[in-house]
Amino acid sequence: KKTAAAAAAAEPVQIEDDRTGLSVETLKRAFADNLFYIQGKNADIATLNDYYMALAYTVRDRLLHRWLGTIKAQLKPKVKVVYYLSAEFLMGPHLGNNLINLGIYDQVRQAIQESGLNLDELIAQEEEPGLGNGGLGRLAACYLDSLAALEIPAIGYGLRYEFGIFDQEIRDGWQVEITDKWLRYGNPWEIARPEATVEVKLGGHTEAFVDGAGRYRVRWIPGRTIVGVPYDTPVLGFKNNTANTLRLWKAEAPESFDFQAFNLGDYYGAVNAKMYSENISKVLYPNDEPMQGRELRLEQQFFFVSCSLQDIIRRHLYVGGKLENLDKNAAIQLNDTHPSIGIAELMRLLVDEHNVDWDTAWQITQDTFAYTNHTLLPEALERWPLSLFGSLLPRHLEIIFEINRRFLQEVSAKFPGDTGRLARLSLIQEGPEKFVRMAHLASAGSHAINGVAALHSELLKRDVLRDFYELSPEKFSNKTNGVTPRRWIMLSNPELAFLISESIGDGWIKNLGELRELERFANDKEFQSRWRQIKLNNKTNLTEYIRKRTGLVVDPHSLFDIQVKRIHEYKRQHLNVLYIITLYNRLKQNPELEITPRTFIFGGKAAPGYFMAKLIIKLINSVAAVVNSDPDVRGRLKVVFLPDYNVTFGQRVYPAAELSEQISTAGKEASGTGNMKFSMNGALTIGTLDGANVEIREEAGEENFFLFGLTTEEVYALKARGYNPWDYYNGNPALRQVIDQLASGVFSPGEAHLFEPLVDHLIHRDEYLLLADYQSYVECQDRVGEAYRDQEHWTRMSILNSARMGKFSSDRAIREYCEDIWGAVAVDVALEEYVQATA
Ligand code: Z2T
Repeated sequence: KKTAAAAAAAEPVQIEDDRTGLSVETLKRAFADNLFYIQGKNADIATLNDYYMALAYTVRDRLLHRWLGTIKAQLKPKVKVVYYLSAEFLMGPHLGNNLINLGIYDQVRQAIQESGLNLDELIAQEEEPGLGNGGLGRLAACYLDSLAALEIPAIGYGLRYEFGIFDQEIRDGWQVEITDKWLRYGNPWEIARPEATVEVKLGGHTEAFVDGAGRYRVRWIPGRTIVGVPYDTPVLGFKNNTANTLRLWKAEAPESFDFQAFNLGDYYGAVNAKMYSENISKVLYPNDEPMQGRELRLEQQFFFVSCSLQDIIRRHLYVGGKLENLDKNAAIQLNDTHPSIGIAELMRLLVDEHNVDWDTAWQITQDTFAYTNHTLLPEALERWPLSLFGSLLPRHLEIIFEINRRFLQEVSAKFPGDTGRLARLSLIQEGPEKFVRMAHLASAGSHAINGVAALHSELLKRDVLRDFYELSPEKFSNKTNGVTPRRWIMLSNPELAFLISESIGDGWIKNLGELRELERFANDKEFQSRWRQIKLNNKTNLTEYIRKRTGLVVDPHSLFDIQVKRIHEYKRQHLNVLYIITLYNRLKQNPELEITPRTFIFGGKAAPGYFMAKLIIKLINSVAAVVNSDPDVRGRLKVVFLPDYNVTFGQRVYPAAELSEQISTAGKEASGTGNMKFSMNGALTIGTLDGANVEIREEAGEENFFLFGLTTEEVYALKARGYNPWDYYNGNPALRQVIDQLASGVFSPGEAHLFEPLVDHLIHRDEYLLLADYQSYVECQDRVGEAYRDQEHWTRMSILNSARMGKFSSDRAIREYCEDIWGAVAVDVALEEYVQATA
């Protein structure tokens, strides 16, 4: 007679594993287990955050087979890996995105609901990793998403800042910065890999010697050593088996360090030195475009780049690669010049540490690196004083001199006698204080250089990198930015995603070009009304959030006119304000005036040391205070500044927008990516011919885009013949009234001079040509107001905008990088089997 146990063994029952099962029952059980065994809580005492953590671990368990499978599939001799080096990765919250990419959103929602909780509330618990300033960091995150979606082997390398971009509070209308303690409650998405720690040298001096083979060599005797500990976060592809890695380095003091001091009896000295080492990955520099030439910043850059290059070489050698073939297995992308010290560091590693001859090393380096430029603003181009650079990186300075010597020799051969050109191209800027020019190092040491929008790439060739273009035109190309439709449509705007999929199928998620099929619904009354209803729902949702955060009550039926981005003079938030005041004046002068009711919404952080940007925040809040409390304009005009704009808030804001403000001075915004997120979600754009706006308009059709302002050429021409803002002020009564009001304290009661610096700058210099573009902007905004009255037509334009944004998927951008620059192809991943460890 068989026992029950024997019967069970003969015929195994299908029981889902607690760590992989996807049925609602299993998910519920796994969630409860994690709450108990990882958080150490039960329902009696669990906080919302405990529930979030328990769910995060439940999801993490379910991605490990993909992650380990990916590592196995990609750590192979013939695989080419993309290494994306970036000082910033603005990933945004992981939980919701991982649910989408794993394709388990619905099951998890149900499991959480049946556990008596609400998934949205748990998702909202996550403290977003704000390891970036704005567009550049967010672009890196979208690119990692697309690399995984396309199954391209890739690792993102960066810094694990203990404090990311500051949290913004508004007090009395001014920005106040609060430390971002994002790791406070732990980070369930990362796994530390202390066994892969690397050492980084800093300071000290160099010594020449002759090695055993009679070769001239250089040895770097460092002043101090830091160790880098990697923390890995999985980056999932959309419904595939790929889970790439984001590897962020944390700086620590080497073990030996405290022993030395300890032996001398200097315990405090030892601890102090430890703190000094850990400073390197302590905090993200909160400046977006203008660079800040601080020593610690250079230390950060060199630290993460050196860690990453050592890691890349180790991986290459591990799979049996030869250093001469590094470029066959590795494509290293420099996200702006922040990691460009990598060019000198790879040369050092190859020549000094691996004994490769200079010419071979230089060839490998150039063939491996590629450089993306993100700005034309001269004040943002990185350059380091030679003295600072040499004291921190003495060996790298020598290497840069040698690169420069050979580089200028080549230039001379190509342009004999052209000394002006030599000076312009040199990696060293001469003068009373000498500098290392990082964009020149990046350009000389890379085989590919690109800008981030068509216009920007043209301007790069014409201005900032003109001489490099004349020297090596074949290196240059354009790679227009893109954003991921997974986070920026599916996750942010689920109702719209549902309507789209219902209408044209769900192929658009992986192939955004398919959105074109929506065009045939543009005139469909039924579809239009659903489209409008979804927008209204999203606006209502934002309205609720605005009320919670600011106490302001706004009308969801008013036109939602939104400008969210870093605060910067070139982005011209204050031009938007000039129009608001203009409208306000019209309403005051003519109380019966009928206008389209509008809600102006702003969000964005100012660099803490950027006085003018902070004053613009104060200006927006001051104008808001006057306008919002004036009964004469009630129901027609509202102004909101929403504090602490970040990825999480962006996810709420883009779906609720009807008008997207993209009003930078032509030639100043390299690309913009918010512009794409707005338009995909059905907002119309009011914008200049700047950055990617040009291409957005091209795709959407000029009749579906509100264009105003000078072109880049007109800006140059106007400045060349001598721009005088006074002429505009004197020639335009409405403008003059606005400026006079700002100058006389109408919007700063009791502080008449508050906005003087702003006004002074506008009427005397106006570097960003607000006054020149004012009239054109006002007229364009008036056309917007008119157009909004015809809701049917507006909705049609809105649908066409979304339908035609396929080009701006980061999948398209990544395909172009793979084909034109990286030579990277997809690699199949098999789920890793779970096998019990044996001794
Ligand atoms: C940044 O976000 C951008 C450029 C920078 O130049 C630095 C930072 Cl932190 C050094 C932005 C550009 O302003 C924006 O136009 C572009 O879309 C974005 O990078 C991504 O390319």
